[in-house]
Amino acid sequence: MHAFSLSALALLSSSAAARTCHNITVPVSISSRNGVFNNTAAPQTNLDATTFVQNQTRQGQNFTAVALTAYATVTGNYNISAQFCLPSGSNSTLTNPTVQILTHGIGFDKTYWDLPYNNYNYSYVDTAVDEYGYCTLSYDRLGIGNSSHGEPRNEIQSFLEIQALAAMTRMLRNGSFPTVNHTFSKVVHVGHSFGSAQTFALTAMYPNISDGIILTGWSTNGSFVGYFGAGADFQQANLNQPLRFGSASNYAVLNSFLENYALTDLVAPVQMAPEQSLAYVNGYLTNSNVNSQQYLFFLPPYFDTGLLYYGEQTKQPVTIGELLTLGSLPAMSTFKGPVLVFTGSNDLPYCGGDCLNTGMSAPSIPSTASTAFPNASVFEAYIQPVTGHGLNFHYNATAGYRYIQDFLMAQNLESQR
Ligand SMILES: *[C@@H]1O[C@H](CO)[C@@H](O)[C@H](O)[C@H]1NC(C)=O
Ligand SMILES: *[C@@H]1O[C@H](CO)[C@@H](O)[C@H](O)[C@H]1NC(C)=O
Ligand SMILES: *[C@@H]1O[C@H](CO)[C@@H](O)[C@H](O)[C@H]1NC(C)=O
Ligand SMILES: *[C@@H]1O[C@H](CO)[C@@H](O)[C@H](O)[C@H]1NC(C)=O
Ligand SMILES: *[C@@H]1O[C@H](CO)[C@@H](O)[C@H](O)[C@H]1NC(C)=O
Ligand SMILES: *[C@@H]1O[C@H](CO)[C@@H](O)[C@H](O)[C@H]1NC(C)=O
Ligand SMILES: *[C@@H]1O[C@H](CO)[C@@H](O)[C@H](O)[C@H]1NC(C)=O
Ligand SMILES: *[C@@H]1O[C@H](CO)[C@@H](O)[C@H](O)[C@H]1NC(C)=O
Ligand SMILES: *[C@@H]1O[C@H](CO)[C@@H](O)[C@H](O)[C@H]1NC(C)=O
Ligand SMILES: *[C@@H]1O[C@H](CO)[C@@H](O)[C@H](O)[C@H]1NC(C)=O
Ligand SMILES: *[C@@H]1O[C@H](CO)[C@@H](O)[C@H](O)[C@H]1NC(C)=O
Ligand SMILES: CC(=O)N[C@H]1CO[C@H](CO)[C@@H](O)[C@@H]1O
Repeated sequence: MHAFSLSALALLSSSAAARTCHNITVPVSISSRNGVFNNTAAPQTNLDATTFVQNQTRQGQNFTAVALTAYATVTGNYNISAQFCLPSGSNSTLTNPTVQILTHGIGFDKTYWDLPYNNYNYSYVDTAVDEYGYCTLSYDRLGIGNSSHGEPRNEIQSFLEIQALAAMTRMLRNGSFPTVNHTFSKVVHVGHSFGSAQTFALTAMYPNISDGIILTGWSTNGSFVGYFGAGADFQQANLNQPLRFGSASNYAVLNSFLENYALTDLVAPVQMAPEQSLAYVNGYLTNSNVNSQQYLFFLPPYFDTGLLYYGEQTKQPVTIGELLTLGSLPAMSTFKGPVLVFTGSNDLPYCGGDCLNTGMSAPSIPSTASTAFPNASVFEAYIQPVTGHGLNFHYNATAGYRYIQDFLMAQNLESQR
């Protein structure tokens, strides 16, 4: 049945490329115990966004605890926007494939793993699928991009997003994932930044849900997260990029303005269609501009400036509920499989800009995460040279992707095709 289904799937798609991908909308029914943050008003203006960050970065204060008034169970049906890829032409020969579930961090969406820039020269998916024969599932985290949005304070929080990740993992394992028509006995979870924090928490909550985890752009050191909040210079997403992030009516208003003043050509590269308006409500925040984008994610001069601008144009927001819960995830995981922590040498939020400056107390800041995994079969912390927090945007990204695949191969987590 599996062989037949994968064969049919490949035949339906183009087999010219080295990989075949499907865009899939995945319905999930989930619930989680969320924080109720009624001691903070959801920011309504850009100044409120700054006030929120001032609250959150005040030294000696845990603003999550200040804002928290109760816990409540949030239950809902949501759609997750996902991309599933498998090696073209391997259709019926895939005997025991391994799928990697890729969870993006704050500021991005699923395209972080498959950047089209320079003919996909920075694509993690290309390396994992084309060169190593893995299947991949990348997805927009719940609340972000083309996945269902929600109320940004008490609904779209880490806890609910982890439930969506858990549900999709179970669907891949038991063969109920739409379009895919296959069961997977080996599932690897790969995260970036907040996506790594969620991947870590997933294994803390459900230790046997994963066969191996890769935590990129991550450490267990929370001392530098304030740099991220302050450096982002957060604004309301719908005011910062009104065409992409605002409502479709912003598009109509701005478009008629541009036409009236014959400015359409001037903004041609960023022309949007109304159906692409993401319509984020207040409380979805985004970094202010290309300068804060560089500060958070890029290490000069080890990147193509064009890719920095691309990252800014395609950025995604964060909810205040996410910001209030990213530090409230479990501190320890009893996960028994292999763990690779893979962080750029000059990561900002998890290393304060220098992962090797530990005062000689440890080989690197990410290496101290070993104590959070007392039962891991293998633990390795690897520092990717001359790279900032947004690993996939740096010149040497592809060599890093190969390092990760080679680690998985060495753990008997290859994909049999
Ligand atoms: C998946 O299986 C269902 C029935 O179980 C079938 O209708 C569908 O065409 C299959 N899809 C692919 C891509 O093989
Ligand atoms: C999937 O969606 C992306 C982004 O909208 C698009 O570029 C791509 O062509 C789509 N792929 C398929 C196979 O439809
Ligand atoms: C929190 O505030 C919301 C409205 O903003 C309200 O619906 C809810 O009942 C409040 N919850 C608690 C526990 O106070
Ligand atoms: C900032 O904190 C104060 C109390 O500590 C609270 O009243 C206010 O709503 C908060 N504002 C924002 C935007 O978080
Ligand atoms: C801050 O408070 C929240 C809510 O009480 C708690 O879950 C979290 O662990 C606290 N963070 C720190 C660093 O103490
Ligand atoms: C999910 O998307 C489908 C269309 O693709 C739509 O009919 C359905 O209402 C959506 N569900 C939710 C919960 O948004
Ligand atoms: C992709 O990267 C390789 C090596 O880094 C380079 O030689 C090639 O020109 C790049 N291709 C594109 C389209 O940028
Ligand atoms: C597969 O897992 C999903 C998510 O846990 C669940 O909703 C579904 O009922 C399961 N299907 C089968 C056939 O076990
Ligand atoms: C995984 O853990 C769940 C409980 O969290 C348990 O129901 C299930 O049997 C376990 N599966 C395996 C393969 O150990
Ligand atoms: C979201 O959907 C829009 C409209 O179909 C498409 O242009 C865009 O590429 C999609 N983005 C992602 C991240 O899937
Ligand atoms: C590129 O990355 C690989 C894998 O981490 C590493 O071995 C190599 O030294 C890096 N090259 C440079 C120039 O930093
Ligand atoms: C589209 C495609 O790759 N089809 C292949 C699927 O697998 C069978 C058996 O190995 C091949 O004959 C097809 O060419």
